[in-house]
Amino acid sequence: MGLTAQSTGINAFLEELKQSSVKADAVIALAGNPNTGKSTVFNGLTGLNQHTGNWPGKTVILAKGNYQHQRKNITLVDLPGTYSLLANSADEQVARDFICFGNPDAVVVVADATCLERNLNLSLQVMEITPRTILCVNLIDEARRKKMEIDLAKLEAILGIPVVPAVAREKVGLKQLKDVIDKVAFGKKWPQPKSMEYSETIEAALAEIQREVDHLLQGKFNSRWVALRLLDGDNSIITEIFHYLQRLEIKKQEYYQEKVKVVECCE
Ligand SMILES: Nc1nc2c(ncn2[C@@H]2O[C@H](COP(=O)(O)OP(=O)(O)OP(=O)(O)O)[C@@H](O)[C@H]2O)c(=O)[nH]1
Ligand SMILES: [Mg+2]
Repeated sequence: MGLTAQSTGINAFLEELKQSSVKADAVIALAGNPNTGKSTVFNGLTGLNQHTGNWPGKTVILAKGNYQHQRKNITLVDLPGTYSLLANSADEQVARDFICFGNPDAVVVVADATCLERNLNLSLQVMEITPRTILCVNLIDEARRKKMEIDLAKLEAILGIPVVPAVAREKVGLKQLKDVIDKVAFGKKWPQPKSMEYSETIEAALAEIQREVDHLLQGKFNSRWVALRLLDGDNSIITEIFHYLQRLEIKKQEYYQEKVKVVECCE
């Protein structure tokens, strides 16, 4: 049996997030490969003490925390480290489900500056799901130690999303990261991620699938990304989307039934 949003506990987490006593003006997800400093960024921004250490796989559940910025309440969600969002493991599915169904106002991908190429794979996958992606290039101190130079402006131009350098362990770059999160989450800056172009045959197949699924997605999901997942044979995403839309439909019905009751009472 495949993993479901139910089995990864994402729905319970989303409910808890909604019921939270601190009302969030924006919800931001922190994604990234294992061991790139996500929890260090999370702790630096929230002042909390989420477990960190020098071995992969420390964050195994979702952790949430808050910070205030420009009189707004920002909720951060620290996702487990993953190399991809292809839902091959529970961690990958948790991360993917939160990015897809948690409606984050922005996703910060924390990347390791010393092995950017591998880290960019996940960044490109996140950019395919949501344009509101920010790349935080962390461990800049380690890159410098290894005499590596990163042309951040060029990276930003190539990807089409904001790129923020950081040394999270020293809290360097976190103020800039907060400012960029504010711009992206509240629509003051609209990233324009470059989309990956595939071969002619794949692009033709994608266009055909997109036409079929577009109206079913009710504008809630990026149809190109869903088409890509389907082409890849990942049917679990369709099951999850179906459940998500079903839950929305039930909520809509409950809302209207409540409204009818109020009108009847007043008549
Ligand atoms: N040199 C250096 N080390 C850092 C930096 N940021 C984090 N670290 C260290 O990198 C290690 C991993 O950090 P974590 O924050 O636990 O990484 P993570 O991405 O949350 O790891 P997972 O939850 O396993 O995916 C820790 O030892 C941190 O102290 C940085 O900017 N520079
Ligand atoms: Mg972690």
